[in-house]
Amino acid sequence: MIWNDEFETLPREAIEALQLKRLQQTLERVYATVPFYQQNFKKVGATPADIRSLDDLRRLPFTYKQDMRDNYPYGLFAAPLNQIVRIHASSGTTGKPTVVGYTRRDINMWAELMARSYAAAGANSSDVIHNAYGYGLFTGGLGAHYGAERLGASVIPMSGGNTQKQILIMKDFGSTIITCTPSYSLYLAEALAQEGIKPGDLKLRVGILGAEPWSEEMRSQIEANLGIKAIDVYGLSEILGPGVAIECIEAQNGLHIWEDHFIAEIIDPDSGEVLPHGERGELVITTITKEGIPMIRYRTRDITRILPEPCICGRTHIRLERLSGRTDDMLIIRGVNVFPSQIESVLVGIKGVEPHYQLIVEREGNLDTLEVQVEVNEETFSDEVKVLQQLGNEIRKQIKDLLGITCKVRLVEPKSIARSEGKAKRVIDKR
Ligand code: DLL
Repeated sequence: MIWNDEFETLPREAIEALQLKRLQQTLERVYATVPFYQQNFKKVGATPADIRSLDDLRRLPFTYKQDMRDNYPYGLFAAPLNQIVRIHASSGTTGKPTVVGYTRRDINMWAELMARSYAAAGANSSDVIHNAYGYGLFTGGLGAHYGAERLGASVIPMSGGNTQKQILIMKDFGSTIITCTPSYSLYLAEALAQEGIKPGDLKLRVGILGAEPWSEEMRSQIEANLGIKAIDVYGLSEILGPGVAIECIEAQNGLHIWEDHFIAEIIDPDSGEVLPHGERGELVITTITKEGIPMIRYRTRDITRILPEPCICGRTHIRLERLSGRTDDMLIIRGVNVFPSQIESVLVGIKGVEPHYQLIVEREGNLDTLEVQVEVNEETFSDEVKVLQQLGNEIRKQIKDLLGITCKVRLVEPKSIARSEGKAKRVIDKR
C-alpha cells in the first residue's frame, strides 16, 4: 500500500521543483540561525540566494560528524530550545555523543515518514508491531514506535533485550511484524528454535530490519529461519533516525529514499566530487524540511549507489542500493579494502557454520593479519577434527578467492560469540 500517494508518486520534475523550493527555505533558515553554517557558506563565498538550482548545492561545503562534536551539544540547532520537544543522541564509538533535537513539526514529519516506510514494507493498521529496537537516546525505539502508531497498527513497545520475554510476548500477543537489527532477528530465530517453536507457530510475517549493515545472504537466512519477509530500513540520527529510506515489499531491491524530505548525493569520498547516478560512493544527505537541526550536505560515511531505474511498486523516489558498509568500518588489510559484510556473505553460504562471527585485525611487524572467528553448529562441532579442518580450509579459500587476502580462520564453539541486542560488534581492530 502506498501511504501518501500524492507525494510518493510525484513525477521527477515535480520532485525536483519541490526539492529546490524546500532547499532554499532550509538554507535561509540555517544561514539566519546557525553561526556554523553562516561561516561555512562564507568560506566559499556563497549565500543562500546563490543556490538557484539543485546543481548549485555542490558549491556548499560538507558537514561532518566532527562539526556536531565541535558544536556540542546544541550549537547546530536552528530552533530555540523552547521549540525543541525531543532530544536524541548517538553514542558514537569515540568521544562525545552527537546530539539532535526535534521540533513538534519534526516529530510529526518523522512519524509520517516512518508510517510511509511501514506501508512500503507491507504493513497496515491490522498489524501487531513488535518493536524490539532500543528505546532511549537511540532513535530506533521511539522512531519506529511513533510511525507504527501513525500507521494505526498496534505497537508493542518491547525495546531490546530479555529474549525469553520477547518470545513469550511474540507468541501470546500474536506479533505480525518484528522491528529490530538483523543480527538480533537471527538471535531471536535461534532462541525460538531452541524452545522448539517453529516459524509456522507464530503469526510473524515481516521483519523491518536495519541500523547495521547486513548482506543479501543474511536476508535469505533470516527469511528462512523466521518464515518472514525481511525488509531493509535505513536511517541515521543525524538526519532523522529510522525511516530515511526503506525497501518496498514489491521489489525488495534497493531502498527508496524519501526525496520530498531529503536530497541524496553520491560522492567520491576522497575527492568530494559528486558522482553520476549508478556509481558507488559515499552517501551525502541534505535535509530540506527539518527545523530542529537541519543538515546541509552531511557526510554519512555510508557506501551505496543510486539506482535510478523506475521501480515496479510505482513509487518515484530513487532507490539506494543496500548499504554495503561505511567508509570508516571499511578495513584495509594489506592494502585491500574489506567490508565485514563481504566476509559475512562467504560465511553465510557455508554449511556447518552459523552467521555469528567476529573479525580480529592485528599487526604483526608491518603486516596486517585478519582472523575470522566463526561459530560452527552443534552437529559439526561434535564432528572429527578432520572435518573441522576441512571446513576451516574451505572458508579460508573462499575468502581468498573473493578478496584476495589470506586470513586465519578460527572455528569456535556454538554460542560462544557474544550476542548483541542492538548493533552487532563485528570487528575488533587491535592495530
Ligand atoms: O541506526 C537509525 C536506525 C534505527 C536505522 C533503526 C534503522 C533502524 P544511528 O545509531 O545514528 O541511527 O546509526 C546510523 O547505522 O550511518 C549506517 O552506518 C548504519 N545503518 C543504519 N541503517 C542501516 C542499514 C540508526 N539498513 C548508522 N544498512 C548509519 C546498513 C545501516 N547500515
